[in-house]
Amino acid sequence: MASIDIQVPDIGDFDEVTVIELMVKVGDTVKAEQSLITVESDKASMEIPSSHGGVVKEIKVKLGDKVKQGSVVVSLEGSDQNQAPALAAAAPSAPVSVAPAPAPAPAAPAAAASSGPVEVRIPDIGDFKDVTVIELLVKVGDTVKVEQSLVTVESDKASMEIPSSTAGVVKEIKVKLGDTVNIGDLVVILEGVAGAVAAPDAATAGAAAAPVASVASAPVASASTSAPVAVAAAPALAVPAHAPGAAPLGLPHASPSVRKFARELGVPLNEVKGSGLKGRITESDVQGFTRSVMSGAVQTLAAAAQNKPAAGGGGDGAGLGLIPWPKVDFAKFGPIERKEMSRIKKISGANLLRNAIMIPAVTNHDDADITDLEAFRVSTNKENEKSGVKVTMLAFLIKACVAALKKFPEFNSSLDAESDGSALIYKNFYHIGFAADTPNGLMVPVIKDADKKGIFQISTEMGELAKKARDGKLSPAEMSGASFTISSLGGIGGRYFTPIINAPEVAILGVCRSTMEPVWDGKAFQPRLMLPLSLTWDHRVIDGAAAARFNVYLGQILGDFRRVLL
Ligand code: CAO
Repeated sequence: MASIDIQVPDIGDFDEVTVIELMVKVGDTVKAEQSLITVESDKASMEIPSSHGGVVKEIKVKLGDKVKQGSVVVSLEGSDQNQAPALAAAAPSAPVSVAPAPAPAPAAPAAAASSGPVEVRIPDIGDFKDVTVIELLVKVGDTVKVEQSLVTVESDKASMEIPSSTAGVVKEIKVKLGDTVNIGDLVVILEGVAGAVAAPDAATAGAAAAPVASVASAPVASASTSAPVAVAAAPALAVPAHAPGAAPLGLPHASPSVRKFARELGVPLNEVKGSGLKGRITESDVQGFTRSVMSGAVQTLAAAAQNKPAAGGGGDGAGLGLIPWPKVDFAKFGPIERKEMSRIKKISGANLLRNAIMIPAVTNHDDADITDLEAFRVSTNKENEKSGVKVTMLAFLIKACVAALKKFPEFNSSLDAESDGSALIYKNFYHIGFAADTPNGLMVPVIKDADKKGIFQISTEMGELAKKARDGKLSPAEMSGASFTISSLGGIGGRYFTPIINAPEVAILGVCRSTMEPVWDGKAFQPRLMLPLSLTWDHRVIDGAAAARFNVYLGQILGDFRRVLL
């Protein structure tokens, strides 16, 4: 079977570049022109495509390796021997990676040292004509540096960033999204220009910025034959890759700078939804994705895979530097049966694991004397027997928690994910979630605006939501927005437990079954109905003293509800 070594082609002035991304793996079938690796110098990054189709037999480079023209990247077997039309990549002199030479100043808004306005125009972009502006990378008022990209343009074959040849403040942007531009067209007007032109070769590059091309498999001239200015003048990215817009082979459609940005943040680009033209991924898409992951709204596929409950209750622990989860062949010890977990359990398992690991949680236990409250609840239910509404202890607990949350507002807050947790968001609403046990697993419906509702209304809503939860009919809206959660095991039993905080909330109250206990009143032991409370709180947000005060206050209210009025 024919096999062929694919080498790094002529990459212009780049002496040695670092391998920063492997885009294929052994066994992959690649097509001619498909990108194999991404390499990067201090000035540019580029994808190295395959000159042939075939199956990857061996990858000859690893991340961090330095490669140059002629270095073997991969060995393909079963090669179809069909070279990509303009890519004789295996041949070192092949015109693959190209840095379009700046034009000898046709559109020359020369940026000499000056503080007056300077026009930055589209430079010589080789054979590309009528390219479309698909991304504005600066806005009026921005201070731009030399070589900073201003706009991204795209043809049917390539996309490229147009960098600024000078530094300055953006006074006017002369193009808009969707505009068609050509060499010499005005892009932006800068003022307060700092002086320097990017290009060392003022004769050729003084006029316009050299383009930063992310794709150019065929139509442009080889860097080896063109003037080697582009690299020095502005980072020339000649990247023979997939055609933008089509995003074939499942490769994400994004400019090199966005790819670099995503790499720096560790964002898997193929999981980011592009909001730009033709689904192009922009920098703000990457930022938005990062925010969603940080807030817990989204999980990366890798994290989801790590959290798979089947892997021993959540990943193998390798990501945390833990020893691997023990893999035991239980069948050796007796008969076994394997059952898939419910969908709800799988989802809540991943969330619980994250919350348990990421939150420095502490639990305070206390008891509340609910003797009088329970007597009131029972008599109320008797009086209202005919109404069909049964007042529950949980409804009183919700009202009591609202009062405590008002007195201790940090318990009703969340860490601001946007500011890396350096600020708190205080919520001026009181939506209380309550854990409901269902045949499919734990669900947390939410009583909205509990501060504005009475005990009867809360009891009614709770009954309806708990039924919906058990029937699997809760809507996402009915399970979202909680600012605090209560988990009551009172109907079942037990003394105390340590509930896990439902992030991004910062506290949760666990309640167990009340029991009659002898309580010393200073003279004698009295039989009192005591309700065990377990408050788990996030120590990043709440101090131990505040937690103790919250529990004490809650106990006082449950002991005498008139305190709510004080
Ligand atoms: N102490 C003593 N008795 C209690 C009590 C308490 N703290 N809380 C409830 N009870 C009693 C009720 O009064 C009721 O008694 P009656 O039938 O005689 O009136 C009985 O226990 C059953 O109550 P309930 O639990 O069905 O009703 P509820 O309003 O208290 O709770 C709900 C509703 C949905 C929270 C509950 O059904 C439930 O699902 N609890 C489990 C929550 C859970 O799984 N938490 C764990 C999460 S962490 O993994």
